[in-house]
Amino acid sequence: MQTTVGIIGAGPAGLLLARLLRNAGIDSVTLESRDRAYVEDRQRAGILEQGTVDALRSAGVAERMDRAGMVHDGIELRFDRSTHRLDFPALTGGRSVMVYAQTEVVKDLISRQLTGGIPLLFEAQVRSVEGADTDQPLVRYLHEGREKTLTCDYVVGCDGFHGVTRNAVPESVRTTYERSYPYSWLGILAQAPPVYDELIYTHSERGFALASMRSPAVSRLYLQVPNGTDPTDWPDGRVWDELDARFAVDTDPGWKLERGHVSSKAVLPMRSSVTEPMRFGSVFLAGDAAHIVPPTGAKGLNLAVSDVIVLARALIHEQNSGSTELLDAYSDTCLRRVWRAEHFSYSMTTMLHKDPAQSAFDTRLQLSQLHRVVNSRHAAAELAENYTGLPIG
Ligand code: FAS
Ligand code: PHB
Repeated sequence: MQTTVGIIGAGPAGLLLARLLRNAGIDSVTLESRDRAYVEDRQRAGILEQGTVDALRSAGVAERMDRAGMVHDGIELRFDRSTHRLDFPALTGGRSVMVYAQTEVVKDLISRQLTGGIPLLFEAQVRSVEGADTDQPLVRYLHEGREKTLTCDYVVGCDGFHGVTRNAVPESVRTTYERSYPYSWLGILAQAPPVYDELIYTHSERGFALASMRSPAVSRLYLQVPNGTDPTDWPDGRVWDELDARFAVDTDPGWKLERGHVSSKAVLPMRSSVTEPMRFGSVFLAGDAAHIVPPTGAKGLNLAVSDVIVLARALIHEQNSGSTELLDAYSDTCLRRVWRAEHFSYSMTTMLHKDPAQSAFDTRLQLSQLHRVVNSRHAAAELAENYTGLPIG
């Protein structure tokens, strides 16, 4: 098979890139190792930045999001058994975020891709990407029990943290910067109406917790747990009790979460990682294939989107003008935003989580930082601008 752009991975990055290219008349083929049901049902992100919302709307895939998504104008921070709201539009000159699950974004993009006739192969496991330093890179993949090849002008690795495309960047030119964290998240999805209007991030002496949502009837909740935690050690009752304990505030001692059937429970490790450069020859990396952030700042999905917006713009420019100037600048353009998101995610994570090894002094530093955020318009605006998303490209 031959195409202009070979896209590896049908997560948000790969699917949105295919859509943006098709809208500009550029052909692509997307190869996804898993089946459609697996990709669509994978529980992941929940918050869309303004830039992501705008991109989905201009790509023509936002109809369901605009019907079912929930616009949020702020978040709550809880610490020292007190609660404080950050007003995003007031702090950012009008920006907000949209609560609309990544599973739904992926479903919308897949549905549009399949009806729009853009080649998307499921259960197509890419084995290798060869010839990155040529103008005809070759993708080898396994599909329907046979090894097949895809010849491209460009290959874009949107195959996530465990993908193979990163290996097409020779180790001699590839640098990976990493940080791991001494804790993980236990995430649950519950058929229980959220008793809060906006997301609540809490710092407590028992550890971090986050109350998010998927709809007026479905709650998405996270608890900080030790690395290596086995979800079976956390029966539903223990999860609910611990969440209530961590969200407790003195101003509303009766505040409790609404409980309901827990339909999914999983442990998510926390990691920061950046691979540089995000381009080698005719091979590009986008999304989690290039970088990972701890989910505290709700940046992962949104970074993937901003990468492919920059890349689509560069590919379209090259196809229309013959100039590779934007393609040549892709990696540097993306990495500026990636490192800003890495720092913000790291800051939110270390400000709110309880490191098992931290001292009482460290805890006082965290509380001082939290008091600063809720009492200084400048500090609050810095958090709000990063959370709602900085300009792309
Ligand atoms: P993805 O990982 O979504 O997609 C990569 C795709 O490539 C997958 O479908 C995979 O099957 C496919 N693939 C891999 N190897 C392949 C191969 N060899 N051949 C073909 N296909 C291959 N972010 C947030 O903002 N908030 C959150 O709460 C949050 N929770 C998360 C929970 C989990 C368990 C994980 C892993 C991530 C979470 N993230 C969260 C981050 C997540 O949303 C990512 O940032 C987002 O999925 C990135 O999208 P992609 O870059 O498209 O990568
Ligand atoms: C989610 O709803 O899954 C979510 C929201 C905000 C975060 C992380 C996850 O920071």
